[in-house]
Amino acid sequence: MKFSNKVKLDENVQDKSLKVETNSNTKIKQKSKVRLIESTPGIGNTTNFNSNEPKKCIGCGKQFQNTNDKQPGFSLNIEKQDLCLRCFKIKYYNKLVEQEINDQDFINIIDEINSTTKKIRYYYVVDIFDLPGSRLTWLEKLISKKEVVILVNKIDLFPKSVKKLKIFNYINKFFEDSPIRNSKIILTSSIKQDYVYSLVNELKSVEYDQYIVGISNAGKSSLINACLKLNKQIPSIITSKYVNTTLDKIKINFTENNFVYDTPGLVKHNHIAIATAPNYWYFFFFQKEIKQVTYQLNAGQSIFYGGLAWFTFEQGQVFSEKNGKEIKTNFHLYVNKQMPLHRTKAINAQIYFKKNRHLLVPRLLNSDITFETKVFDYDSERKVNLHISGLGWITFKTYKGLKVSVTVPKTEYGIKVSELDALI
Ligand SMILES: Nc1nc2c(ncn2[C@@H]2O[C@H](COP(=O)(O)OP(=O)(O)OP(=O)(O)O)[C@@H](O)[C@H]2O)c(=O)[nH]1
Ligand SMILES: [Mg+2]
Repeated sequence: MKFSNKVKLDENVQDKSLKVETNSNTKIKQKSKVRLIESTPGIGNTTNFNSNEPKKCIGCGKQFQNTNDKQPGFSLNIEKQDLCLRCFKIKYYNKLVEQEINDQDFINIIDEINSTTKKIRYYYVVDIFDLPGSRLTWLEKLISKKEVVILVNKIDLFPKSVKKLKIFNYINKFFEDSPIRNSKIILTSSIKQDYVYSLVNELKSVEYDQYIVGISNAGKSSLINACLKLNKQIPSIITSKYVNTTLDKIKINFTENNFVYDTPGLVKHNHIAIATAPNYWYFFFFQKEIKQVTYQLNAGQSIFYGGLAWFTFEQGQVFSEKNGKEIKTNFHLYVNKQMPLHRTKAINAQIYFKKNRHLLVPRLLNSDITFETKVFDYDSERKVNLHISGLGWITFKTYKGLKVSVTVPKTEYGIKVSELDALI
């Protein structure tokens, strides 16, 4: 287990491309907007290094095709382009081109990787802002037969005041029922260099194949790009707040001897983003530290998350003999700073939603959608977190007779609402 993040690049695992840069003073520059060529052949994004194979998009890994612009990998000029139309539009216009993508294709890719009898290592990436929602139990089971390292990503979002040791202990407990429970854990962030060093060292110290796996939007490609950048290579993989950005394996060589593969992630079917339009997804995939907002509530009050979902303190208020009145209960919401929160009476919640559904931000794709309520009853004293996939979590102390609920839009797969012990 690693407790220190400030790891310096190890001399022994210094990379060739680094040396090239210091010796010749050549700067790696993107010559045009679509050509991304490493200065050292065989290092960096080597997806197309074997020229006998059909050319692939270096942004998403999909094989190029020039016949159907509704399918990924489309380009009219395969010879000259490194990016397919979809990746080009995401990169330069931050625009999503809706294309047909199939869950089964992703599962097949992982199955094929896993079928090898060779020694390989997986890096299983989970998102600290959506811990329960970013786990794929079938994937944990599948990869558990090989070497696994757990990357707890987007640590930059977490309040700095929380001690790292506490987070490690928490993650260990979180995975205690999983077949990958004994894996090494590394805290990572693609936007904080301190948290990239340890991963670069880890990746460069291994000479067999390594695969970065995990649910879509956990930040797999962003992490590899951050490692490439730290290693003075071109961060050439396309990343985005949209789901299913990476579509096939992308082969990266940090040194000539080690092969690291980015892989596509299965879409987050239980995430609240699924019920909203992509132009609101910056509310769920963001870069600023999460905010703690404390509400002292009376029973019968609700808190709205924009126009998406609401939390209700249903009943169980404690009566104080001393003060002769009922005591309010504290609920601490951990959210994206930008998420508008609104307090209302629980009996008015549905009316409030119906009246404002076209005005609230972020709002649901289908404003006539129905809702489902998940109720949590308590009969003892604990400190818990209620996680709503995509919205963060609510921390509170429970007591006998306390009843709370979370109301979320009813989607095909359901929005994940789950309870964990509190971390903070
Ligand atoms: N705050 C924060 N955001 C991150 C981090 N890493 C990735 N993100 C954001 O998370 C979203 C998804 O990132 P990607 O790297 O495309 O995720 P992925 O796991 O490769 O997703 P797929 O290719 O769809 O499987 C983007 O909006 C990134 O900006 C991180 O370390 N911190
Ligand atoms: Mg990706």
